[in-house]
Amino acid sequence: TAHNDNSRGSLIVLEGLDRSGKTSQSNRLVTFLKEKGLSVEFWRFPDRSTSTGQMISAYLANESQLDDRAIHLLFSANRWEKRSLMESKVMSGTSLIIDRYSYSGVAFSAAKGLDVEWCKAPEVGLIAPDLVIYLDISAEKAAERGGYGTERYEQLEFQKKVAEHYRTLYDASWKIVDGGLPVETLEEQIREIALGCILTCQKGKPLGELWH
Ligand code: NYM
Repeated sequence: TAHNDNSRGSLIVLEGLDRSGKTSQSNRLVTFLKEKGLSVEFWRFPDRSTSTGQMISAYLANESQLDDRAIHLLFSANRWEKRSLMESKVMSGTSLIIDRYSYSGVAFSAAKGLDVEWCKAPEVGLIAPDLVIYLDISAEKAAERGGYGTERYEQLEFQKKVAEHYRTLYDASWKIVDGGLPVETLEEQIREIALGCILTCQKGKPLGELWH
């Protein structure tokens, strides 16, 4: 993968239900790309380190109650506060591998019954990922993986609704992979897809914005 000095990095998002394997696959991908000598960072949303992130974390742990729309907007603000850093990293040649993004924002809030267009509105203008890798797994199968934790949303019936909403968000930037595959097989597929994306971005594909 040739890399000239002023080529940009890629914004690659992994999405999927809770326990779909996103986090471990993101980490494996980052390790692989670093070993190839590429400049790459692992990011995740929610970013629990910021002050909005701490409010989100308390909400998810059931330590606080928030109106459905208020928490939705906090998740969105948690992405907005990273937007300029994200843009400067990518434009200076670093690829970001991101565990969850606006698609989680819409799918989880819409699964509570909020209007999808209302959910998308605060995301408009954020940087569009160059690639979304969706780890497709049924809610039942995800639930079998050692069970869910104790955070809000980690329940079978709710996850089924989330899966339905994710489905409506598919667009040209999405690649759907089978989250039920053995870890190494899936890792191999994800590497190939990600490298293809990084190459396309190096060649000058412009960065886009949500939600077009
Ligand atoms: N989540 C995540 C949302 O509801 N909206 C969002 O915008 C994002 C980024 O937070 N169940 C939900 C999905 C997860 C939970 O994420 C915490 P994680 O990846 O388990 O830390």
